[in-house]
Amino acid sequence: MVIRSPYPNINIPEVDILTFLFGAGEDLPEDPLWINATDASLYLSQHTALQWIKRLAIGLDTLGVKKGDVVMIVTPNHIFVSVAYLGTVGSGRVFSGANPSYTADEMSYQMQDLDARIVLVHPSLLDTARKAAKTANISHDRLYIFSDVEHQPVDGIRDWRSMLGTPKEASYYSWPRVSGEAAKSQIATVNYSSGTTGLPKGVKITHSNLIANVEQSAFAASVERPGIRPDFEERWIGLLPLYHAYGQLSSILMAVKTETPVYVMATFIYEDFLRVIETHRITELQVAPPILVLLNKHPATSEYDLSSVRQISCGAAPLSASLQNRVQERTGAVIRQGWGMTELTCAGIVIPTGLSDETGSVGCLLSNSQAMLVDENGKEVATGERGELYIRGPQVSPGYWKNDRASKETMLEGGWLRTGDVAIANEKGWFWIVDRLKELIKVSGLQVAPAELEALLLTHPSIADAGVVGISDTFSSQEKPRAYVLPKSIDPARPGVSAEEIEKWVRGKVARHKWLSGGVVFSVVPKSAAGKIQRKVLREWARGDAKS
Ligand code: 4UV
Repeated sequence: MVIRSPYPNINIPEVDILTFLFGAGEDLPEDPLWINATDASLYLSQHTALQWIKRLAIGLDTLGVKKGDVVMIVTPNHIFVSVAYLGTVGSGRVFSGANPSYTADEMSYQMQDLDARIVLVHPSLLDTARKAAKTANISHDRLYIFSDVEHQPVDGIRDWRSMLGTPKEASYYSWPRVSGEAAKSQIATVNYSSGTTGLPKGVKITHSNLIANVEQSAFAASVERPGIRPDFEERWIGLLPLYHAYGQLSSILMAVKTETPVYVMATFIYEDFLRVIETHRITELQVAPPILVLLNKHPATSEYDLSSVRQISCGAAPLSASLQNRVQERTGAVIRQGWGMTELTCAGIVIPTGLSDETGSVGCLLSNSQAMLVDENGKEVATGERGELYIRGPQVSPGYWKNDRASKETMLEGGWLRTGDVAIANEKGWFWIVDRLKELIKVSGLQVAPAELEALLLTHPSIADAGVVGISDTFSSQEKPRAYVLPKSIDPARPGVSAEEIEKWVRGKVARHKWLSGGVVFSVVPKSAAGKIQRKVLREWARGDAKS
């Protein structure tokens, strides 16, 4: 049975993202919109942001950056990331963000995959980005320093402000208008996801995908309060990384659409986060479950006044009903779960504002979308039974970047997206996510692809074989990557390398969230007759270990 969204279908404008957000670009509000959370005198309004967006678009034109070329950012959050995002996408180029904690090798993989035409780099990450660019064969003149204050050139690399158009030129600039089928096919962003299997892959997202997901999310947020703007003044915190879908949807696109000021935080330090909430009377948080763990357990939580927070939207990883209830009691805020996926632009299933009676549920399908739950043989299951979740809707990505094979396996005939998650739905159309079939591990809401760690481990001189799986840590409500490793030495008492050495070696090669915090276990790696890792077996081992 196809499950439909409980909401009516809504109109999704077929235009480009700047026209959608700013209309003709005239008479825009001058109130602070993106505000530096530690220095509120640094901010952009819709009016000033659009001027910067146009100046960047002119700069990219002058540099000869073509339509469809990629502009990549390598930076922690700051208020100008929204300018880079909208200036790139709005002028017909493609935006992609790298995780600022990436090592040079990880960064270089993305630069090379995208053939990044321009890379905007925070001054604190210049060394890593230069190394990455060298490996990726990207010349230094494609790199620019990028932060919220102007910088002097470093070894010939100039501040991004040096290539922008002037404010006067911006006043005459008109961005390329796109409509109809062109809006549906023009690629806007490429964020990375490992999908259901294999290495991280770029996910192509069109202008129409973005607009659909904003309209769908805005509608779900206004079900109990008609009209997009709520009847009180909202203030958000820009904590989610802006290099990825969840942060981009919430802190950039929804912020403009709902005219909500966002206090942008560069780095996450828990007490700073609490202080920003108290100082700026933040009304809503968009977070991943580890933040709820801190809100629940950290002693500093009670030292700050968090009474302004009315709602906490939480997604990106499983959230237990008990943690949800405890944080709800402790803060008095309503927790509104959501389920999303990079391949779905961002949001797929959310709890409508004002309705949170189905504890543990991730909510209902957004407008204009449908779902199907299927068993191992591809047959649909009945209400109340577990099945793999398939979703169809206007926010489904048209495919992976330069990877038709993966696209065919995930974006199926009829517009269905295979999510790799196992869900249960009730007769009212509420969903519970109960398991994950795909290889993905989620750490702090971020993706870790087992295949990536396995490929890395196989380059270690003492390792013959490796299988990686996530173990659940009940204390932290987190998943942790664990490696089952077969050493090359045939003597089991002398593997030639210790578990600690392997963990340390991995720490030097990948970003922190991919570290083997679930440990290294020496073992044969279970394989099928065809030589494929038997992930089901690894998952059973991990479950057993997690209990012990
Ligand atoms: O591709 P990705 O990294 O994407 C995300 C997107 C998250 C959200 C969540 C709520 C929103 O409202 C929203 O706009 C965006 O995380 O990872 C996708 C996978 O993460 C797991 C699941 O395995 C997805 O396929 N995941 C995401 N949200 C949940 C979840 C959840 N609420 N409960 C359980 N697993």
